Amino acid sequence: MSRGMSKRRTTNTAPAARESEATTFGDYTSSSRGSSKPNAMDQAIIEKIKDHPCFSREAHLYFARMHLAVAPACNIQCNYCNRKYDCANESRPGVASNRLTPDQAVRRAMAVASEVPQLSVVGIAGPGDACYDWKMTKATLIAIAREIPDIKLCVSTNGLALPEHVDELVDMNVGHVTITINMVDPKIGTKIYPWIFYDGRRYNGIDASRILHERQMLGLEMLTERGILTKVNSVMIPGVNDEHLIEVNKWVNDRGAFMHNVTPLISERSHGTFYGLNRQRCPAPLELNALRDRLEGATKVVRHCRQCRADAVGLLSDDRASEFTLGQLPAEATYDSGKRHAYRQLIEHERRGQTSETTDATIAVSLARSNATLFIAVTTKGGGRINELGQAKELQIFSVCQKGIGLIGHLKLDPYCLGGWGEETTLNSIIEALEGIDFLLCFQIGIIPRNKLARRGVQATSAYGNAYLEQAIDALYTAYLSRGGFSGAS
Ligand code: CLF
Ligand code: SF4
Repeated sequence: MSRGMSKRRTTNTAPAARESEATTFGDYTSSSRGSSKPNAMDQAIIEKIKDHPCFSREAHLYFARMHLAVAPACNIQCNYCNRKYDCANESRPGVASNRLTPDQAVRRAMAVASEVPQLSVVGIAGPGDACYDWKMTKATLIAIAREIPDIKLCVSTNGLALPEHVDELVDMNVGHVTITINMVDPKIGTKIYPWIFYDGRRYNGIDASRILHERQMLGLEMLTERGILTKVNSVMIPGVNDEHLIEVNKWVNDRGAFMHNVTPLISERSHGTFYGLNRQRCPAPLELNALRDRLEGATKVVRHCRQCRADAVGLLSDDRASEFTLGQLPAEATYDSGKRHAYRQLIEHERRGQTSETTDATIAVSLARSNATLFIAVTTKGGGRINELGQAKELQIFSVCQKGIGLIGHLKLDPYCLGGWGEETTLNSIIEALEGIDFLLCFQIGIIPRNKLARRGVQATSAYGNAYLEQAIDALYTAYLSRGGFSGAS
């Protein structure tokens, strides 16, 4: 059981440890993190995060966000950004399909809120900067609050123009803000930001980074003083700020950040960014995971972020933006809350079941007298169950050991029908991507993919189809230990 850990495909993170190595988990649903358990958390905070898919790992199983791409202008230049590729603060590189006016944005939001029952949050995350393009952001948020009053509002920003808008954010009932903070040392900032535009003039070099840093810290302090939950996103740039993010974590923790979300730099030559053109390398999954492990403890560390687009719609694992382009929207804007309300009633029961099973499962693995760590990939279409029937677009990767069961990341796939026949080359690329994974749990799997996976050391099974993820992982871990190691899976 000592296969290599490399991943050749896009992945958020990857297995970091093997037998007896400690694995830490960043979500409050894990049993292993004393101070971050829900019962240690203020009830008001639980209310704020329980249906926000980004601020709670558990919520991302059930709830969806939508982004409204109303803010194209930006006041800084990041070396990882080329504007035609969207805002890397909160998205993977890719042009937002539509840059919307506030009126168009509200029409889109009303259509999505009527049709996507999981929708709980509307966010503005670019494609430029929401606080710099404030007129557009403000007009949109006010209209959304008026037309869809039961939705959460969320904003993402680079922080430079944040301080002057904090009180308006409070007035507009924006409950969640994300600031992208990549440095607290302006010298390091000079390697990330060539210039900023502030107070009517352009600043370069160390002055630019110093001003940006001061404004980011001020904005963070103002938000936390006013009770707005604030998440800090940081882009991990190897050789530039990777080690420095430990210091960033301390600063933002001291200033009340609720979560720290370290995302990997996405940089390709074709993006035309400074880093892309200069071949700045991106972090390997192992590096990213190791850094996240080092940050665990003080601030909750996010591991379920999908670096989504500025016009994303849907569950984090199932983007539905293409169903709601401007051309597809009804001419008359209407909002019907029926589907969302019905879903919430249904999901309450489901969540109680999932929470109870998760608690039981984490207790069970903690009682296992073993130092084995397994890495397990699961297919799910949401709801916290192994229930993906059709083509899996991503796998969630968990580790399980005596310390608990923890999500460590996700792995994007070219869709392949694991249940039956599919394209050979796609299957081969999935198998390569699964290197280092011990088990694959899916709803159904055909004999061909199962045998191919087995030959590469990945045991695939549909024996836990429709079970809750943690329940299935616990059962598999227990079976693994009772057998004394690997044997055939069915
Ligand atoms: Fe959007 Fe960001 Fe609000 Fe979420 S995204 S503005 S906090 S509603 Fe979420 Fe997307 Fe990751 Fe951002 S998965 S990129 S963390
Ligand atoms: Fe690009 Fe966002 Fe940076 Fe502005 S803040 S340069 S839009 S990544």
